[in-house]
Amino acid sequence: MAKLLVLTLLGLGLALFRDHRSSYQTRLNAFREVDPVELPNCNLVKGIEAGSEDLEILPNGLAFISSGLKYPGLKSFEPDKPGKILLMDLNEEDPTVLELRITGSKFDLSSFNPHGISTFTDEDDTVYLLVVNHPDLKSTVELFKFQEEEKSLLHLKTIRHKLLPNVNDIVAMGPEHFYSTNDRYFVDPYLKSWELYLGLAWSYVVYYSPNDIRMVADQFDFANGINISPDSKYVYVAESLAHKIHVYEKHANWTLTPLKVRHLNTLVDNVSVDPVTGDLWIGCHPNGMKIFFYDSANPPASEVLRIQNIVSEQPKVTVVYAENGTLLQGSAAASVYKGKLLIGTVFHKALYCEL
Ligand SMILES: *[C@@H]1O[C@H](CO)[C@@H](O)[C@H](O)[C@H]1NC(C)=O
Ligand SMILES: *[C@@H]1O[C@H](CO)[C@@H](O)[C@H](O)[C@H]1NC(C)=O
Ligand SMILES: CC(=O)N[C@H]1CO[C@H](CO)[C@@H](O)[C@@H]1O
Repeated sequence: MAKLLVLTLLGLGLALFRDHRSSYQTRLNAFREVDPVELPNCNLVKGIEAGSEDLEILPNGLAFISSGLKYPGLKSFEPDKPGKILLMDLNEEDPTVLELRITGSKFDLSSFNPHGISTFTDEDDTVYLLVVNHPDLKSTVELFKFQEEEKSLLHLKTIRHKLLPNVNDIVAMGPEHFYSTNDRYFVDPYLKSWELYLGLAWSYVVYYSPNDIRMVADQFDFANGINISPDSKYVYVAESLAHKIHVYEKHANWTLTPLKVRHLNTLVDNVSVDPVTGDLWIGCHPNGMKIFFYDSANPPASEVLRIQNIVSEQPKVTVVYAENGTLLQGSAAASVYKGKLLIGTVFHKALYCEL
């Protein structure tokens, strides 16, 4: 009898393990390979070798790029160097990048570990850059003022809050006013991220302003990129391990109500919104296994999707670019400016293409 019980428990355990393993492989889209989709004229951006995790292009063609992310479980080609913010002027014929100097007495440059970024331009044309930072793997949001003449960022403030424990991305609505995603609940130094393995879907979206901070959407399996429509009516959230883009209706009181969900066969990362057409441009990881378990002999691919008319009955999804990782590994963000596409990666290079 006891033997039977042991065997039953063993069988049950194996079945659960098998179920869990298959769901883990499904969540990571472990067997997906890409069919190449090329663009006519692509060049790697000189000066970016260790990541271009997030990027944002201002209406005047200046692009901010965060580089050098150190994140538990992810590859870094420069593990001992602090991260940086790069500036690229897309109006130039053959644009190069320049590292922005960071000023401000209270800011610790040696532990700078930038992740998602977002800009806000006020009525005096002052540009603020909000940067998700992970000094010593903690989470803060850093507020900078962009000084174009000096090519520098003046550090104004560090924002910390218990509802912002593991921030990934951010979309600014003002200098101290934003929505952000928390990609997981806590990090274990040994298991790295429990949610990644167990699929607990504990990740969530927070609304932040100095006097009002609240969770506005939850139960995501790794909430990643977040952005807003040009008319500010809809908020988009990329749920990486569920392969979904969520569309929320945003209300005057900042609450979000779910409107629709679009399922895609890829791990969606950052969402960029074309300010004119409202199209979504999404940097994706076709196969999550290759991004979370890096092997230089079998590198992670890159894939960029465009979604047109996402709120309509018939959104159009196009694979604009796909490459097997020989040229560009692990695309995380993509954004358009005047017929060109800038593609950023989690820890690799950046690519600039004609559309
Ligand atoms: C926010 O606004 C929405 C839409 O008007 C409403 O349904 C909801 O009850 C409001 N929530 C709060 C917390 O005020
Ligand atoms: C990746 O794509 C390149 C160019 O299309 C091709 O030469 C190479 O063999 C491919 N590599 C793999 C591993 O499929
Ligand atoms: C390339 C790109 O568009 N990145 C976006 C990532 O998400 C942040 C926050 O929503 C945007 O501000 C960036 O533009």
